[in-house]
Amino acid sequence: MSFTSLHWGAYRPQVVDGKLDAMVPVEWDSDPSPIGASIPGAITSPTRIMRPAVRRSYLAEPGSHPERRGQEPFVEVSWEVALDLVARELKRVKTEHGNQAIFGGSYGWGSAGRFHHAQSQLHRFLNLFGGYVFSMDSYSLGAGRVLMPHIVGNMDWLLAAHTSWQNLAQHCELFVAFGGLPAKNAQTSPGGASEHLLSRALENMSEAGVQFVNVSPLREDLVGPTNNQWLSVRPGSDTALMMALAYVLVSEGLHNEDFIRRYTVGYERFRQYLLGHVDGQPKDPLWAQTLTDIPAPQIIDLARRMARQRTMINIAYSLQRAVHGEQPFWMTVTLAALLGQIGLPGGGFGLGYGCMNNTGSGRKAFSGPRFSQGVNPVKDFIPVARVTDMLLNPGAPFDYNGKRMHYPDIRLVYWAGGNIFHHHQDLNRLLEAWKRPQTLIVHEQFWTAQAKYSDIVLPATTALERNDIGSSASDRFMIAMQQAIKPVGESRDDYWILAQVAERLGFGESFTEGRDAEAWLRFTYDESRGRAQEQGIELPDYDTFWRDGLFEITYPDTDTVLLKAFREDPEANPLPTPSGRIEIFCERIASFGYADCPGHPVWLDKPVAQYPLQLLSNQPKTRLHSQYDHGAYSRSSKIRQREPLTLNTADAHARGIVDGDVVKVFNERGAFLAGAIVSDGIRQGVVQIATGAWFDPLVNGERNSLDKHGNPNMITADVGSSSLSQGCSAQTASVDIVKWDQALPPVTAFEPPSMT
Ligand SMILES: Nc1nc2c(c(=O)[nH]1)N[C@H]1C(S)=C(S)[C@@H](COP(=O)(O)OP(=O)(O)OC[C@H]3O[C@@H](n4cnc5c(=O)[nH]c(N)nc54)[C@H](O)[C@@H]3O)O[C@H]1N2
Ligand SMILES: Nc1nc2c(c(=O)[nH]1)N[C@H]1C(S)=C(S)[C@@H](COP(=O)(O)OP(=O)(O)OC[C@H]3O[C@@H](n4cnc5c(=O)[nH]c(N)nc54)[C@H](O)[C@@H]3O)O[C@H]1N2
Ligand SMILES: [Mo]
Repeated sequence: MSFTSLHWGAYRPQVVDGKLDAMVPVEWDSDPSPIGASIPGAITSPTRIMRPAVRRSYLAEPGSHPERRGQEPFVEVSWEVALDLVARELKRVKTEHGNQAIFGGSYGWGSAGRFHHAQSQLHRFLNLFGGYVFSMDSYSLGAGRVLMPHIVGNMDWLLAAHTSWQNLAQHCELFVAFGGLPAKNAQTSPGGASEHLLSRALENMSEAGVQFVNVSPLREDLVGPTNNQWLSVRPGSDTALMMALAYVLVSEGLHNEDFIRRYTVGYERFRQYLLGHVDGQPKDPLWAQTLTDIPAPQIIDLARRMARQRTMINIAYSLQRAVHGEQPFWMTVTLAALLGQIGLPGGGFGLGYGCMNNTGSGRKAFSGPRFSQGVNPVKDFIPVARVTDMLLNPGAPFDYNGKRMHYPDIRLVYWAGGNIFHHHQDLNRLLEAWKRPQTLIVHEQFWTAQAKYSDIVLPATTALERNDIGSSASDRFMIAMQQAIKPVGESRDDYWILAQVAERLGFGESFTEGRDAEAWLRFTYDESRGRAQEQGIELPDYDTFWRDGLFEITYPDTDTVLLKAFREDPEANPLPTPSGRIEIFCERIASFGYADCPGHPVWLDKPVAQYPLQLLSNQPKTRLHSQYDHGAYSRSSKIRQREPLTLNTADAHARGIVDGDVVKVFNERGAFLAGAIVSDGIRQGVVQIATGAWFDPLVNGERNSLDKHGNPNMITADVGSSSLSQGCSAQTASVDIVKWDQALPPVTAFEPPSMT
C-alpha cells in the first residue's frame, strides 16, 4: 500500500473500487493529525471543480464587467477553449502593458509535494514568459522575515538551527512561551509532517522537570506539562511585558554584562530608553502592569526566575502578525541577550517553537528535490500583504525595508495554490480592488471564493491524483507520493495546464525541457542526491526510493543548539549582521528613519481601539487555513453551521450570550456571524475565532455585506505592520459582539456557483 504526504502528516490512502475511502495515518506517527479524515468525503464532493469554467460576461467579451465577479454564473468550456483564452489574454496584456502588468504573486500553501507545488509551477511559467510582479515575504512572518536579518540572521537559517527538543529536555529549566506552544499548530509543516513531535517533546520536558509559562490570552495555547503557569496577557502588549522583565534584570544587576559586551552592539542606547532617560518613562513593572494586565509582582518574580534558571524564551509568529510586529521579536532577542544564555544548551530564544512541527527537530534543513523556477526578468515586487494597496493605487509610493518604492499597474492576476479570500485582511476593501484587473485567472481544486471571484477557472488535481515526492525541511521521511485515484472530473495537474499554455505561447519546450511529470520527478530527485550528500545524507537511487515508497533520512546530528558556534567564537563565526553581532541597536534600521520602527526595540502605542473587544484570528485546529473547510472534520466543529468563536464568560454574560448562540461580530469594516463558545480559558476583553471559514457574503460582491459563516478577515485591518516590513497585521483588530436573533441565513460557501 502506498503513501501520501500532506502538510499535516503522512497517510496511507485506502482506495475501494477506485474511490478514496479513508486516509490512514502512518503507523510510526504517535500523534497523527485528524485533519486527514476530511479528505475522502471532500475530494469528490459537489464543491469540487469538475471542468474549466469562464465567467459569463468574460467569455462573451474578455475584460468586460469586472464588477460582476462573484455574482454572475459561469459557463463550462472545454480545455481547448479555456487554454486558448488564457494564452490569448496573457499575450494581449504582455503586448499592451508589458510583463510588469502581470501579478503572479500567487501567495498560498497549495499542497505538499516537491514537484506539483502550484506556486513554483506558476512562477517558472511566468518567468519564462518574460516575468511578473512578485510578492516578497509571507503572511506568516511578514515582520519577522524583514527584521531578523538586520539583527541576528535570516529566518530560514534560524528556524533550521533551533535548539532541539532533545537538548531542551536535557538542559532547559524554564520555558517561557509568548503565544504558548499550541498543539493545534504543530500539526503542520510546509511540505509535510510525517511524524508529529510536539506532544512527545512536551512530555519529555515535563518529565525532566521543566517549568513552563504560557504567556497568552488563551489557556489552551499550552496544555500538557505538569508545571505550567498561565499568564493571561492582553494581546499586543507582550513587548511591554518583556521590557519590564528586562528592566528588572538591569535594575537588579541580574543581566549578563559579559555576554552583552562580547556578543551584542547598541545595548547602551537601549538601556537609556529602558530606564526612562530618553522619554522620562522607565519601562518598569508598574508601567507594564497597566499595559499588559499582568501584576507587577508577577513580572518581578518571573524576571528573577528567568535569571536564576536555564531559560528558553519562545515567541509565536502570531505576535509579529500585528501593527509594530517587529517589536516583540526584537525584544525576545534583546531579553534573551540580557540573560546571556544564547548559544548555551537549553537556553536562549526560539522563534516559533510550536508554530510548525519541524521546528526543534534538531535535524539539518534538507528539503529534498527542487523544481527550478528560473529567473524573473521583472524586478517590481510588493511585500505580500500589500496586494489590495497595489491594485487600488497603481503608481503610489510606499516604504519597504529602507527603500521607497511604487506600486505597479496590474492588468492581469494569475493565481495557483492560494486563497486570497482566506488570507487577506479587510475583504470589503479587497472586493473593491478585485474589480480593477482586466483578467483574473486561477487554478483551483474547489469552488473557493478565490475561484468564484475569478474570470477563468481551471480545475487542478489534488495530491492524491498524481505522483509526487513528499519532503519537508528536517522531516524524518522522504515520501514517494504515489497516485491513489484517477483525477476527479476533468481536473489536470498545474504542470500539465501550464505546459499547454506555454506551448500555445511558443515556449513549451523551455518550460518542460522535454520532460513529462514522471521524468521531472526522477530528474529533480537525482539532482537532490548531491545536495543531500553535502549535508551528510545518503539517498538511495530513485527506483529503490519509489519501490520502497519512502526513505527514512538519517540525519548527522540532532543535538542542535541555536547560535552555539557564534557563542563559542564570535570572531571566527560572526553573525550575518553588519556588526557580526546581535544588534540591540541597529544602525541600519535607524538610518531608515522610520518612526514606526526606530533603531532599537521600543514600546509604541497601538492604534486606539474603537470597540471594546480585541479579536484574535488564529490558526485553525480542524484544517490548514481554508483547506478542507468543507471536509467532515472541519464541519464537525461548527456551531449551527458557523465557525466557533470563543469569548469570556463575563463578556458573554454582559451581552446575554450563551454557549451555542449565533453571534454577530462587527466593527467599522464589516461583520460576520459565528457560533459562540463561552469559556474561562480566554481572558476577558478578548474573543478568538480561527481563520479559514470560507468567505460567504450574504449578498455577493457587495461592500459591507454580512459574512454568514465566520470569516474574520471581513473585519481585520489591512495595514502594514510598519514601514520597515509592511507585513500582515491581522491580530490588531477591535470588535463588538451582539447576539444574532434574526432568522439564520443558510451557509452557502460550499455550493458551486451557478452555471449556464
Ligand atoms: N486574519 C488572519 N488572516 C490570516 C492569518 C491569520 O493569522 N489571521 N494567517 C495568515 C497566514 S500565516 C497564512 S500562511 C495565510 C494562508 O493562506 P493560503 O495559503 O492562501 O490558504 P490556504 O487555505 O492554504 O490556500 C491554499 C489554496 O490552494 C488550493 N490548492 C491546494 N493544492 C493545490 C494544487 O495542487 N494546485 C492548485 N492550483 N491549488 C491548490 C487549496 O484548495 C486552497 O484553496 O493566511 C493568512 N491570513
Ligand atoms: N492546524 C493548523 N496548524 C497550522 C496552521 C493551520 O492553518 N492549521 N497554519 C500554519 C501557518 S501557515 C503558520 S504561519 C503557523 C502560525 O503560527 P502562529 O502565528 O503562532 O499561530 P496562531 O494560531 O495565529 O497564534 C498562536 C497563538 O498566539 C496567541 N496570540 C495571538 N496574539 C497574541 C499576543 O498578542 N500575545 C500573546 N502572548 N499571544 C498571542 C493566540 O492565542 C494564538 O492561539 O501555524 C501553522 N500551523
Ligand atoms: Mo502562515
